Amino acid sequence: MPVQRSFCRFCHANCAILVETEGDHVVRVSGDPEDPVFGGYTCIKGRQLPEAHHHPERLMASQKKTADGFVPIASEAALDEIAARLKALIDEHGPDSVAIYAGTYAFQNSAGVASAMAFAQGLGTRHFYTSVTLDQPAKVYTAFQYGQWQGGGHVFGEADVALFIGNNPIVSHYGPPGGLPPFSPSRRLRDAIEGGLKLIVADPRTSDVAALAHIHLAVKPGEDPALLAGMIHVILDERLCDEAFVQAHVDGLAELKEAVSGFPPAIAAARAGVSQADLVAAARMFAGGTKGSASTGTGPEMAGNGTLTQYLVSSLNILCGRFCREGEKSSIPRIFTPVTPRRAQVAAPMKLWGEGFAASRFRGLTHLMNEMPCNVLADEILTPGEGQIRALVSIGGNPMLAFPDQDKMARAVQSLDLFVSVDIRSQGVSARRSDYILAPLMCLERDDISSLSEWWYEIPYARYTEALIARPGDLLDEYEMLWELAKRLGTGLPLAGGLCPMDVCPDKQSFLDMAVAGCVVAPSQVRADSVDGRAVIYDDKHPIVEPAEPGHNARFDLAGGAMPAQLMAYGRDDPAAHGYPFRLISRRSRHRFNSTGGHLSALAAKRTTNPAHIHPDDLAGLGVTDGEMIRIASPHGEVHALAKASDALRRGVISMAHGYGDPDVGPDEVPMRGGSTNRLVCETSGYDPITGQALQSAIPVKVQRV
Ligand SMILES: Nc1nc2c(c(=O)[nH]1)N[C@H]1C(S)=C(S)[C@@H](COP(=O)(O)OP(=O)(O)OC[C@H]3O[C@@H](n4cnc5c(=O)[nH]c(N)nc54)[C@H](O)[C@@H]3O)O[C@H]1N2
Ligand SMILES: Nc1nc2c(c(=O)[nH]1)N[C@H]1C(S)=C(S)[C@@H](COP(=O)(O)OP(=O)(O)OC[C@H]3O[C@@H](n4cnc5c(=O)[nH]c(N)nc54)[C@H](O)[C@@H]3O)O[C@H]1N2
Ligand code: SF4
Ligand SMILES: [Mo]
Repeated sequence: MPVQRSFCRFCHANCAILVETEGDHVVRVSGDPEDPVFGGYTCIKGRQLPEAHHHPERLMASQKKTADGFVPIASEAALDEIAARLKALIDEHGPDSVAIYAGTYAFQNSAGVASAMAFAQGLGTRHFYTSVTLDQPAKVYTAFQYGQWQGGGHVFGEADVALFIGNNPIVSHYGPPGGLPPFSPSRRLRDAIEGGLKLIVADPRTSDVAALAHIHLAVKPGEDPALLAGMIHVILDERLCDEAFVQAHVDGLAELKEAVSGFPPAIAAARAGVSQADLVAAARMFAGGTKGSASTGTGPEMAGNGTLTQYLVSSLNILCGRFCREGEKSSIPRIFTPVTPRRAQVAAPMKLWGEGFAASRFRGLTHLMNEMPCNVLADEILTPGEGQIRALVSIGGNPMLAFPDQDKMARAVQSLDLFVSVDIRSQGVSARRSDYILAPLMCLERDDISSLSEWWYEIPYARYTEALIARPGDLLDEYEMLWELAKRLGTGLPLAGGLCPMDVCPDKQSFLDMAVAGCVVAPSQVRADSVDGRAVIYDDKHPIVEPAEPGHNARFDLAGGAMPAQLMAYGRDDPAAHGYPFRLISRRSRHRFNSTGGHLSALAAKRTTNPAHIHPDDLAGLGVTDGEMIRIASPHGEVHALAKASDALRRGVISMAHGYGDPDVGPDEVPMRGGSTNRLVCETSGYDPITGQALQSAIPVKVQRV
């Protein structure tokens, strides 16, 4: 049986794999022990790629909704019909009547998001959405308002201290820049600790990383700003910052000092629900290191005050000077990202939203760079008027399970003139509601580059994988679908390397070369340099931090975006939500990737439902036994779940995953399907005023027996 090298795209980690095939059948996927970064590591999800590709529910043809349900349709014919309907809408209502949503699996295809954004821009619609604004938009967009160090931040591999805030990369395989890379994360973290790394974790539950931490701060959900402000208070008070760095590069220190003056350790610790001694010890431990970053995951970004939390995390790193200096190797070389200067200087603060950016009709929210916040999608569909959305093309996403306020999203989807999903199955909660499902190639059937995972590679590592098995039937790659639609509509696809040729659809390699033009090594060159599909390491392309440009005078601005004032406002306002004594927090399921994977036998065998993890003493207080069904209600909605006793949680906290459930089925299906936490979430109150991120964690809830 032939064995070929590739990389997994079940999730963003892109583990190096060996793929055994028999004809066009994938028989086995295992880790590639020769890969210098992954060293043979895979997880249980990735090893299910053979079943995922050949599962009986996998769509082998595109589908059209008829009165009798879905019927197969040739992809060309589906594209003709979809284009004709889009054209009619655009002619009558203008391009803003069409919205594009790029979900998780648009990101897993290295041409997915670039082609989706190009399609939206070619069309001229402002309604381009991605899952980033349901996820961690503050670190992607708002951190620029305090300035960015062009030399790069400290990476995990060189750190002697690390602070993870609401991030559990052992399960999620997601570590933000400076955090734990997803390559064999558990082993890597244990090795680092054995080698002397000091680890601090802030998480309301004893997560997998918290269990290994030297200091675990079991912060109250949503109170990370108090914790971080308290730590900064200690660092400033005890003069533990990198004073030379601060003097040379930082403005706004006085404003930050004033803002944290309301958070002396005793007050900060009380508000954050941790011991004062632990808070002080954590501040000293973090500042006492020589290298290493503070980083956040989804938890605190979703728990309200995401932008403020990100500001305080940026401040910690800036105060402690956790950046690569002149003459050092710059962190995270990145081969497929446009080349940027690597200098020992601050890139001037930038504002990537607000005035001058395309505006939504709702809540004063605007584009964040090129995308509209997901917060407004349902309202932009449901509300008549100029710019109302009438057609939605969802690429590799599941808005019915991922967006706030499930019932509202159901009404929105229902009211569309046209709903198109690009999805591998028709059973999904969103796919099922679509007028057309365009069936895409799956990862082992397409070429890709390792662009999605490259912010984690601490060395200049790059991959180009070819398709390993033939294209089934007339299925298309996402970028081909969007090219075909643009061709039919007579619009263009503007890419980094210029307009995509519209006479013949380029092959994937050419498309990728255009999509990442200006990067360090072009995808076609990486492909040529690769031996048998192995990774290529471009050691000579590891940038060294150059000196600052003469006369460069941009500095970090810790007063940027009026964040100190926001911190003071947070300090004044300590809302105890009456009648909702618990906080429901987000988590990831080890055996799924958001809503993907529940249909695969090995993953389903591990878990079907979406348990509500809760402290045994809380269960006892409620008179509920382990495994019993409970009803969880927020001010906005309710969900049912099976209670699961867990002493990994602090009291008063319930921990559940998203991506489960179905609004059409009742509580009796909960044991087999789980419930959707987005029934508890509302996008019109408690959202982040800049990114629109809804309160998807730290949700005030009450619990009842059923
Ligand atoms: N197996 C698997 N892997 C995944 C996914 C999946 O569904 N399954 N999803 C993928 C996606 S889309 C993403 S974005 C990443 C996310 O990756 P992570 O951000 O690492 O996600 P989690 O593993 O949920 O870790 C978040 C942690 O935040 C904690 N938390 C919740 N609320 C708060 C709070 O208010 N404050 C603090 N300090 N902590 C809090 C939770 O207890 C949890 O341990 O994971 C990706 N990887
Ligand atoms: N309450 C709450 N809500 C949340 C979160 C939370 O923690 N709590 N997390 C948020 C986060 S971090 C994210 S990223 C979003 C995710 O939001 P989405 O991306 O909208 O949701 P997914 O469940 O990942 O949807 C993936 C879809 O892709 C399909 N799919 C699977 N494989 C393929 C493939 O190979 N190709 C294509 N084209 N499609 C495929 C699946 O069938 C599924 O329908 O959800 C967000 N929503
Ligand atoms: S961690 Fe992600 S990329 Fe690696 S094997 Fe698992 S699913 Fe695949
Ligand atoms: Mo995500």
